[in-house]
Amino acid sequence: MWTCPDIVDFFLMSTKVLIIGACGQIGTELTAALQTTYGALNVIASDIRKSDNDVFADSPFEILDATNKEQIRACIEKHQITDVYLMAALLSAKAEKNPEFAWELNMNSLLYVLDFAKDKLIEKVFWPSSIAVFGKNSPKVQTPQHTIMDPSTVYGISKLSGERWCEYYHKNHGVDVRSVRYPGIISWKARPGGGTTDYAVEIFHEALEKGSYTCFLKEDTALPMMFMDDAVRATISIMNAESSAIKIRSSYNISATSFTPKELTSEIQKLLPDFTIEYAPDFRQQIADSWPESIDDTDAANDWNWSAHFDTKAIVAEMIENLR
Ligand code: AKB
Repeated sequence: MWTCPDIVDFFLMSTKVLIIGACGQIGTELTAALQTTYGALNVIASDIRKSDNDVFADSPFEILDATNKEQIRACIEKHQITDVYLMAALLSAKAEKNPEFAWELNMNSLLYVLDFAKDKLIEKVFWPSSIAVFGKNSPKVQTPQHTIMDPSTVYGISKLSGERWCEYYHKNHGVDVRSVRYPGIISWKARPGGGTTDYAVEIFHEALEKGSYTCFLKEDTALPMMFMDDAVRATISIMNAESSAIKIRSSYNISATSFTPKELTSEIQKLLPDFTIEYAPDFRQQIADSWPESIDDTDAANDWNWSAHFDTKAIVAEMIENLR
């Protein structure tokens, strides 16, 4: 006789996940979490090249170029994928150095995957947006879900356009696409690359290796931040929520904490009293200045019970303990 757990097991077993861009900062930890949920053999990790992180030894791995529609289609067909997590993207700072490629990667990969969902090749899509969708005229403090959005970076423009496409494909083609706007993500397992919020990870590595850090943002630049465990939990919860609960099909604001480099430094100094910091702002300062300081995530809390677990103090403790 079928019982509830049997049905849940069947649902989990019948889910086959493809992570595109699995070797990045978020993809690496998302791969591990999805392996726990669905079983390693039901998680297909893919990226333009394979990283040597142990997590990729357990699951099938495909070399996949996210700008190549036919390669993605072949991989989906080969593994009978149901859910795609599209994590490949050029982040804010790197995208400013290579705008054409950033647009091609960030936009085309999304449109390909949305098309596959429209054609019923896959059932569900996760695509990350970012606080970079906001701009100089968006309210800076507790930035609301729905407000002025005037991004000034190529990355932000691609994320805002992507959000519009997600909503369009949901409304017009019934595509089950789900998305959150990630703030800066802080983690110790895999390094970030090419973002404006990367300082908040670099600072821990340098604090432990050298005892000092030169920050590329000014000391009073407040930005929204989140620990990786919260980011991965948000990603998996929105994907596992009932479809009817997901009322926003562009992308949800999510929030955990917010701090300046100066505030982060004083929190680090509580555990590493000799740590020192200097400031040498570069082109990333202008990007950070256009972003919110903090985010209102009431809609995510109401619709799918989102709440963060890690505040700044807890993040600092986790980072130092694990990197040590
Ligand atoms: C970046 O800094 O570009 C990213 C982001 C906030 O989306 N971490």
